[in-house]
Amino acid sequence: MQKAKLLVVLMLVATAASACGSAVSHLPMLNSEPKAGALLTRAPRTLRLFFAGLPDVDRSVLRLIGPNGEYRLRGLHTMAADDLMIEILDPLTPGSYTVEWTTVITNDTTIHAGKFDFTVTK
Ligand SMILES: [Cu+2]
Repeated sequence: MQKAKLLVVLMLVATAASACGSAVSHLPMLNSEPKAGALLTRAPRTLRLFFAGLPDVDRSVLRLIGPNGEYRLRGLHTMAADDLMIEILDPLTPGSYTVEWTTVITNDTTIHAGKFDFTVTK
């Protein structure tokens, strides 16, 4: 009897948690490498963005814009359950860069987009 009650409570908690998942999805980027606003003495070779859910790679786009315009990127993929990662092909010279991203979290239809900056200082 007690066990059955506990199971019902756990199921209710799980339902509430998944409802919360869609509520936070209007701002799905949680973290990134490089971090937003980072000042880097070494140019990054990859970009990695972390989200509140698993991004659908086929419906996601990353762009990198900097002092020389748009930089070539290659091989968008996901490494874990919550990220997008891509290789930067062009060397990054000192200057400020903007990462523009568009993504759709798996099993969701909303298209999310945003951008953040980082700076290569030397
Ligand atoms: Cu990777």
